[in-house]
Amino acid sequence: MLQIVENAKNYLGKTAIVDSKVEYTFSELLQRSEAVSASLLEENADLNQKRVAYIISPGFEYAAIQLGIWRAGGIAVPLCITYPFPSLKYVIEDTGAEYLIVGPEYEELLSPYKQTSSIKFITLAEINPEGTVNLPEIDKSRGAMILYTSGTTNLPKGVLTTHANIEAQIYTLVKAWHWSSNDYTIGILPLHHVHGIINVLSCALWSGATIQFLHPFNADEVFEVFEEGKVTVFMAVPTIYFKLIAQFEVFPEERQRKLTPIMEKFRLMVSGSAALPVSVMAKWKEISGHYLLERYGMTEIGMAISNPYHHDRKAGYIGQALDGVEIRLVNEENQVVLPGHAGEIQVKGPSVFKEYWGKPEATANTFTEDGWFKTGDIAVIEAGYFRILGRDSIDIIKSGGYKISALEIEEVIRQYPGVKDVGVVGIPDEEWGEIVVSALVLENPIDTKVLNSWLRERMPAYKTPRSYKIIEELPRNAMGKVTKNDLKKLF
Ligand code: MLC
Ligand code: AMP
Repeated sequence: MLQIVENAKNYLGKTAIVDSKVEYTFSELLQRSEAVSASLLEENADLNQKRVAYIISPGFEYAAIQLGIWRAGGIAVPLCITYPFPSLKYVIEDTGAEYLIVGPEYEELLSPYKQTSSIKFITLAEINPEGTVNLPEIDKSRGAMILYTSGTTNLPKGVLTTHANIEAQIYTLVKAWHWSSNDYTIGILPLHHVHGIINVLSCALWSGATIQFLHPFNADEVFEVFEEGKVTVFMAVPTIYFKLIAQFEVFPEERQRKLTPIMEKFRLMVSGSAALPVSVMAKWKEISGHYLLERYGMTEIGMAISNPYHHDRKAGYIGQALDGVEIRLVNEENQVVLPGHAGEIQVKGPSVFKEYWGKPEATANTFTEDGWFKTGDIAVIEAGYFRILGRDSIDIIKSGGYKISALEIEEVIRQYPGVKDVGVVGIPDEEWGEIVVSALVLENPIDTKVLNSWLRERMPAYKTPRSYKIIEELPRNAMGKVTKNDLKKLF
């Protein structure tokens, strides 16, 4: 029994999703998801954890497909809609997907898979709207979803979560943040990461709330929806709050005066996925009347630490362990540190993922012998609240809330003719948190604009360096390792 589906049955006549101004009820969502299950299952009783990749714009169809895959017993593999073909191919082939569900906008991009015998290519038009099927019983220990995350290896890893993991992640947040069927939220975040999928879409559906999709993100449109006065819960990454503030500031005073009391009536506004600058928090308080609730999470664990719903929210702090999540801080010898001392955040509990897909060694390395997940984030506890100090790896960059691996980008740039050596780093930026920049050592002269276009065919825009610097030699230490802190100083 999938709880998110069982819960939906309690709200059949209620609006679940608003997509392009069209309202869809929970009943329509369940019906469409069963049609998706039917077209996946055909004559089979159960997908038995076969991977189903799907590339669908945020909206009603996306939600129906996520539920439809789960109901049919498959593992959902949501694809990033802004990936170029090589990045999509990597995910589709790394997961060994046997089904590919493709929205009309992406059919041409993915057409090479139309002819592949090992993958069933399904367009939205091919899903019989009347389709019904006997649905299998799903054991919660089975795999439910694979999301890709960049790390300290050059290629992204698939994070496999089970139904039990996902239910724990949702349940914890619904309880901590008091979600209910009276809530109305906006879906503006990408739907290939936990923030958009779990914290917003799945928490809303689980609770019988309504989610209105706005795609692509546009600050003015977000305020237009605010003005309709229905929103109660809003969640975004710091970059989005930064962009909303910039937009608000160019509105005529009259519109500003109208908007502030509307936002003051929201029940909850949350920020996460990257550090929230205290300046953004303060400015947002002025505009909206809200102290943003900042929380901390990760693809592998869902949300783990959160500022309180009712009590003091501390600027610059991520809060306290969420219910059902065990947290400890440890030093380099893996010993628990005393309050006030810095240590790596380690996490245990039912929300922690099962494994990196097809990578047993990486999975084993990311857990301690006694089963704690090593996040790589360094924090300290001060007066009972966790504060993030940084990460153990300089090669992980957070830009606009996206986690980006410097090594992955370097690996691609190295293949470009004329490039002898390359170093990628993230440099601080008020709007994006960090921005990706690249130092190049050249064999032959190159035009960095041409390099940039070449990269855009191989990686999404958010991973592509914002600027390049041509240098004689990369700074290295005595061991020959590139000293990235020195590299950062060049920018
Ligand atoms: C876009 N650009 C970026 C970028 N995203 N540059 C650097 N870093 C990024 N992340 C580029 C665009 O390609 C464009 O460049 C220029 O910036 C302006 O783009 P825009 O149109 O203003 O921005 P937009 O494309 O709308 O994207 C902004 C955004 C997006 C904030 C909406 O970055 C976003 O959706 N971020 C959320 C990511 C997220 O959900 N992370 C959660 C991971 S889960 P050009 O050259 O093309 O003009 C996780 C766990 C947890 O972290 O705790 O939640
Ligand atoms: P991802 O792998 O994309 O899920 O990103 C997870 C990472 O985002 C964490 O390991 C943190 O480094 C970072 N992160 C998430 N929330 C916060 C926050 N509130 N403050 C600082 N960093 C955060």
